[in-house]
Amino acid sequence: MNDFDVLLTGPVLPVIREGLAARFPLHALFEAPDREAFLDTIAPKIRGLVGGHGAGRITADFMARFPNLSIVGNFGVGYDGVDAKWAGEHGITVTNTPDVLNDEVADLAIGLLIATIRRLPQADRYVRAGQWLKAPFPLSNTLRNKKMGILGLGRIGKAIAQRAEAFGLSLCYHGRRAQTDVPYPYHASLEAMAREVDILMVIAPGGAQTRGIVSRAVLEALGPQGTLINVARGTLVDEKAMIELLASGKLGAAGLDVFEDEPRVPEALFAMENVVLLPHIGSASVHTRNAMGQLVVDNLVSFAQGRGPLTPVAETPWRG
Ligand code: NAP
Ligand code: 8YV
Repeated sequence: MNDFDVLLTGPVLPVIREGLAARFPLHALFEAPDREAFLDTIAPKIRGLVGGHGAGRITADFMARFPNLSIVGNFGVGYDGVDAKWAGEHGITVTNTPDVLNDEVADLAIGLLIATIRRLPQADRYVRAGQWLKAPFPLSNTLRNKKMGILGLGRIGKAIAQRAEAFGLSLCYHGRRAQTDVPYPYHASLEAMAREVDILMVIAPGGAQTRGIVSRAVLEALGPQGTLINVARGTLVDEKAMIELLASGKLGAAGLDVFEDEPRVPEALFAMENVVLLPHIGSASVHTRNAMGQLVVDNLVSFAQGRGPLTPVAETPWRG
């Protein structure tokens, strides 16, 4: 496909780079010594962009620099880093990587939940520091008889729910609408749900619509015995309020895989014994990242061959 040039906006896995290079003329923006001069030269040729969370936002202004752009392949199911609405309005397809990561992220969410409730990293630090020789590790909180509210009962949320049922948790959920085909009670108000549950599991998309949705009021409703687990995006949570409430004991504990300004994590969290902090590793196994990478490639190949994208996002439905 010699007339379908593709530009990588940031570093990618070999499965993506090699898969694309075998089929398309491929360019790497992040390797250009002079980014602006490079863009001026290649922009008219570019038909596809590939990027993802961490590789820089794919904004309207950025996409507008490529007059022949037809597809943006996002590495990740969450595409809050791409202005998909603008893309849709300008006839550009955006694809993401749904489903292939559901189980991996759900496993991590449950692992983080158990680590936070049973204080596994703290216990590990305790052994390493020789503290066990002096006294047993303090007794922890439990998952027994606990209720978990899921914010975002979508593909990953349902995989988390399936696992949580096996642990005997009682479940409910919040989203923009009630779902008819799930057995869990729906809460139209996130704050009311937070008041009812012991654990709030956050797994809804990032972006403008959900910014700050886990507000101070929601965190206060979760309360001193409550546990927040965020495996979605840092932007969903009022991070400043969360830190204040964790410090004052008005929020019990938090397990966080994501942060507002990654990879910068607020230093105030480092000294807290009631938090578990992970470096955004929800999908980060070799197996699953390769499956995501392959889906990025397959989307571009299918599109360039005229068969349409495999997994277009809602804002850019394929109309053939
Ligand atoms: P999905 O299938 O689209 O599910 C999203 C859920 O969020 C839906 O149940 C939806 O329900 C709800 N939702 C959407 N907008 C909402 C709003 N404004 N208010 C309340 N609820 C809302 O997405 P998914 O595949 O499960 O992925 C979810 C997110 O997880 C991704 O967007 C990504 O940001 C994050 N993620 C993180 C990692 C990680 O490594 N930590 C890995 C993968 C994904 P309604 O339509 O009924 O509102
Ligand atoms: C990845 C994710 O870490 O899929 C998502 O939305 O957050 C993760 O799977 C990320 O997209 C890779 O850059």
